[in-house]
Amino acid sequence: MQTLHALGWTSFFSQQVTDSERAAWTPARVIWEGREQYRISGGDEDWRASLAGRLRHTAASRTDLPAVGDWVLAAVRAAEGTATIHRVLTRQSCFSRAAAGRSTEVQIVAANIDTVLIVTSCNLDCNPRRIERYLALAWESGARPVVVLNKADLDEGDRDHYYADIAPVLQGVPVTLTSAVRGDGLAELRELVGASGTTALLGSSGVGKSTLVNALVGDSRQDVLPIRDSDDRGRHSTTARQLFCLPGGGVLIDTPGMRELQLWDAEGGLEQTFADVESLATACRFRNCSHGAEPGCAVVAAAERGELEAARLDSYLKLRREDAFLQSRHDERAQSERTRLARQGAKAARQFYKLRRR
Ligand SMILES: Nc1nc2c(ncn2[C@@H]2O[C@H](COP(=O)(O)OP(=O)(O)OP(=O)(O)O)[C@@H](O)[C@H]2O)c(=O)[nH]1
Ligand SMILES: [Mg+2]
Ligand SMILES: [Zn+2]
Repeated sequence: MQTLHALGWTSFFSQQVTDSERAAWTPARVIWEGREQYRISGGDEDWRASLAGRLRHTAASRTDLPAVGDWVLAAVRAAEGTATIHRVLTRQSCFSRAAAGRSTEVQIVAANIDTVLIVTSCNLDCNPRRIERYLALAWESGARPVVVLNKADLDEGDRDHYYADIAPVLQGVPVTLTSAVRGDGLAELRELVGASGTTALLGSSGVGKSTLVNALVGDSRQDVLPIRDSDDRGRHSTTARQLFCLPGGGVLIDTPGMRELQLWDAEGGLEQTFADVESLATACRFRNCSHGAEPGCAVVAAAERGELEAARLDSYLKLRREDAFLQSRHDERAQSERTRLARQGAKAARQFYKLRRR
């Protein structure tokens, strides 16, 4: 059990397991995820795992299937080194986004995380608008966000400039300046990661997530690739999400760089990310003020006085619209799923009665 605890096992998960489940199955954590293929760890050992047919068929959506960081119950065949996953335990937190290119499907990026490191670097990747997007989803996930500004070894003048750029979006979220190659800030980061259960590293390709993981794990576990000189973009070196235990305690999840980060039901997360705007909005004349052309809008007034950056206000309005649009799409989808199930049920009932009449 000791080793299971080192992987992040807590009473939140153990209390979900019934006695009969405990007798038949082994608790394990998903440490790698491929296409319907997993690697799960029981602490001392890990196994190649696939899904039980029943789990796959009863899953109403992708969110019911395991993701990296999930705790599962599995039937283990130790001699073969394989296992079958029968149940995914209820998550304590999870970072999700709309699946790339499909606004009606959710993708779980990491499950059961305590801290999200939003990694950016002291070059063209550093973009306050993108950080707001990550922050909204991080707050929504139930984990605590920390911004990491990596590659502090690059030009120091640039570094201060990027630091100043992101300061207005932080709203109290801690920021750590690191250099994975020179070592700046790594002791601080190691301490933070060691004290916070499970930590996921998220951010664009090329910002240095895997280099940070290697530095913290103290080993070249993850491949890294140089970025392109022309635009500071990475080359998508990491292709799968993966979980690592740190020698000094703490668990890390490395993720592939994300090209786009579409929101997924982030209303609460947006409120926290834009706490400054939300607080100004309490003084708007109308309760449902859209902070556009209404009279008596305290938010627009603050922007006009220069107390709120115009770019930040634009970003807030844009993200709110995006979230509302996505939520209406999800509602539509949920509605059509209910209709489909109702039709299926009606058809089954008709068949049942037809059989009985015979
Ligand atoms: N100068 C400098 N370069 C760094 C630093 N950290 C990472 N790099 C370099 O940046 C490049 C990309 O690093 P990776 O660790 O592969 O980036 P990543 O975020 O994992 O990228 P993906 O896996 O594609 O998402 C490599 O050439 C690293 O050596 C740093 O602190 N300073
Ligand atoms: Mg990587
Ligand atoms: Zn207003």
